[in-house]
This record gives sequence, C-alpha cells and structure tokens, in this order.
Amino acid sequence: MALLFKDPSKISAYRDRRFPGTQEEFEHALLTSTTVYVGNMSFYTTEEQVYELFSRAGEIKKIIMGLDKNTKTPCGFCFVLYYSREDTEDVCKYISGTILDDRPIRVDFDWGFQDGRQWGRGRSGGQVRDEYRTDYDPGRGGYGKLVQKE
Ligand code: GTA
Repeated sequence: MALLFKDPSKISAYRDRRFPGTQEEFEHALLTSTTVYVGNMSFYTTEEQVYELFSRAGEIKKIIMGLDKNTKTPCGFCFVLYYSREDTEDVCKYISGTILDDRPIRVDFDWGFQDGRQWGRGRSGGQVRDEYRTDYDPGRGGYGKLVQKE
C-alpha cells in the first residue's frame, strides 16, 4: 500500500457530518472500506455509463446512484462498491480526474454506504454544493439553486 494511504488525514479531505461514530472510527473506515464516492457527475450520466468506466478498475459489487430527494432523479453523484480494497485504491488513484460525459469526475474514498446516503442533502433536494454554486453548469441544472431563486 502506498504511504499516502497510511495517513488518514491525507486520504480524503471530506468529513461526513452524519458519520455515526468517532473520528478514529471514521478514519479506520476510510482506510479499510471498499466503497468510493464519485462526484462532479452530470445529472444525465447513467448507471450503465458508470459501470462501463468503473468496471475497468475491478469487479463491481454494486452501484448506487445519488438522487434528488424531491424528484428522485440523478443529482450528480454516486457510490461504487467493490469487492477488493486494492481495486478501491486503484480507482481513486487512476480514475479520479478522468472524463465521464465530458466532465472531470472526482473519486473519493468513502466510509461505506448506508441506506439514506443516496439522497442529496441540500435544502432543494439535490447536493449541498448545488445550493451554493454561482456558476452556470448545464450538466447540473444550470445555476445553483440559491442563484435561481434570486
Ligand atoms: N466520500 O467528497 C465527498 C462527498 N460529498 C461532497 C458528498 N458525499 C461525499 N462522500 C465522500 N466524499 O451521502 C456524500 C454524502 C452524502 C451524499 C450527498 O454524498 O456523505 P451532499 O453533497 O448533498 O451533502 O451529500 P454533504 O456532503 O453533507 O455536504 P457538505 O459537506 O455540507 O458540503 C459539501 C460541499 O458543498 C462543500 O465542500 C462546499 O464545497 C459546499 N458548501 C457547503 N456549505 C456551503 C456554504 N454554506 N457555502 C458555500 N458552499 C458550501
């Protein structure tokens, strides 16, 4: 295992406020889990497209598309569950930053999927980052939700 992945503070900048445990348990989960989070996806990217790209890194156990909690439609993220930790590390190293549907996607280590995590946590139903964005992003519904409401 590369040295980078032995230091939990370097493995991911993201801290899930809803993780039901201590910081140590969170870090342990990041170091051992076989789940990755995929962000900056287009709302139009399908599970089949995710499968096509992510199965290059290893055998996939399951894909869970992130959904807007109001419309129940894809809102630009997903979780990919692998069988092996080695494949999980490879996907973070080699697939993060590659282009899917004309967008650079971000692949991040994740502590593990639990029911409920598939829903966007933003007030408008989608992801929190799409509440606050001020740019125009046609692949993610245009302007951020707060700008749209102005
Ligand atoms: N492993 O990077 C990630 C990640 N993200 C961004 C979301 N998830 C992630 N998992 C991993 N790595 O299950 C997971 C969540 C949840 C699902 C949907 O995806 O654990 P969400 O994106 O709707 O909400 O989650 P989340 O993650 O709870 O939002 P958070 O942490 O408040 O904010 C995310 C980003 O939004 C921030 O980094 C920032 O860029 C922006 N943001 C948040 N608040 C503000 C604000 N007040 N002003 C401006 N920008 C803001």
